[in-house]
Amino acid sequence: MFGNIFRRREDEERVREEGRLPPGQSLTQKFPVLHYGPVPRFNPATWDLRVWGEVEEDVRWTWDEFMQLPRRKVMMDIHCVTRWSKFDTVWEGVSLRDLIDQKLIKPKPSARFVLQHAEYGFTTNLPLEVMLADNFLLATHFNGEPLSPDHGYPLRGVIGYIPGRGDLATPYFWKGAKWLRGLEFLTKDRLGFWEQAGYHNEADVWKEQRFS
Ligand SMILES: Nc1nc2c(c(=O)[nH]1)N[C@H]1C(S)=C(S)[C@@H](COP(=O)(O)O)O[C@H]1N2
Ligand SMILES: [Mo]
Repeated sequence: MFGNIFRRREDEERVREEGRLPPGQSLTQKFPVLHYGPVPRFNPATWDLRVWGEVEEDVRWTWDEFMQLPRRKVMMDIHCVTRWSKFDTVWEGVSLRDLIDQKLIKPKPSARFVLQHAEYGFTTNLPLEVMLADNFLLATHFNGEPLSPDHGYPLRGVIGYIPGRGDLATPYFWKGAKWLRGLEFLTKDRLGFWEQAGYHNEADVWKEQRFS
């Protein structure tokens, strides 16, 4: 038990020295669960992921279809606005960039933002450009296992910091919707659930953009 406390401090010191600990954050070895409302049940027979809005054609994937899409694995540090950070987390799933490159989603030239829609009406918004970068993933797996129900099973958005990729915008972790069911492409930005509640719209972890 005390061993864990010392190890946590050592690990935190190491990521601090590596420049990977954003201001106001501390390292956790746990994986806290944070969300508003209940955890939905997953029914693979009725689940779908829909894409609509500023796209040439609407898209709908069933669960089986979604699992046939091209996949990637990404290692990132994730930073929650409630001040915990978790390092070297490994996510597997589908990249929006790949779906667009392979013309599986065809955004109109006017598309600039995307609203993630989750079960029970939860939403969160990001610029399309941010969601096309290497540090955003539509994730089905965490550290080699399917997501657990309270972390977003079967599908969630994830965004984090890839060490060495200071060129990529890194918003706080709430900008990834758990229990994701839809992607709405937009010409103009529209605030999501926490953003409407006063959280910062850009949410840059390095600038400590927590609240607006
Ligand atoms: N559907 C849904 N997704 C959500 C939220 C939520 O309330 N509902 N909360 C966000 C917030 S505030 C955070 S910090 C992360 C937490 O993810 P975790 O529970 O896997 O740590 O999920 C984000 N995604
Ligand atoms: Mo959060």
